[in-house]
Amino acid sequence: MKLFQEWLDRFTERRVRSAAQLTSRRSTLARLGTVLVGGALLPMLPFDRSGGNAHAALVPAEDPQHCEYWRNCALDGFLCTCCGGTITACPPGTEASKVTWVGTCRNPKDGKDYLVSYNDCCGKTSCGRCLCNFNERERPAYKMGVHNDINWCMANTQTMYHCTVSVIVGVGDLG
Ligand code: ABN
Repeated sequence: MKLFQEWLDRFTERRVRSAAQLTSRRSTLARLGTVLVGGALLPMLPFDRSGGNAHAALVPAEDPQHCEYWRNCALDGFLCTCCGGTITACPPGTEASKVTWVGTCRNPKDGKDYLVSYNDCCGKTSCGRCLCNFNERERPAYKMGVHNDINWCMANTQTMYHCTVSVIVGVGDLG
């Protein structure tokens, strides 16, 4: 009986050891396979590389922080969208110029022409970011009425130029 028990013990021990070895080898191989295949496939997955920034997907004609934004077609100055303001609002601490330069720009989305007022924002030193000189239909300085390289803050109490906004003030007559 004792002999049988010893044999059974040895038999059981051998089976348990080999089962443990097999299991461990299999699981190691499985994990290794996952890492290798996963590592090879990971770079092929479609990542969102915009960094959550909606502007990354915009084309220049639709991006207010871009000189080619359609409303900036006759602008000369620094874009307020890059200076803490918006396309229509001056940055904090500045005020809109009382006199402005106006241009006519076509909106590529609806094909209509819009009258755009380029108000300078006054009261701080030049912003220095996003310089834009699109100047569509502008003429040299000897024709003052159609020249826009001018500080429109000159009529304000604060005459220091900071940046320029593009405000729609009318839509072209299609009649
Ligand atoms: N209208 C923008 C601007 C300001 C100062 C000098 C030139 C142009």
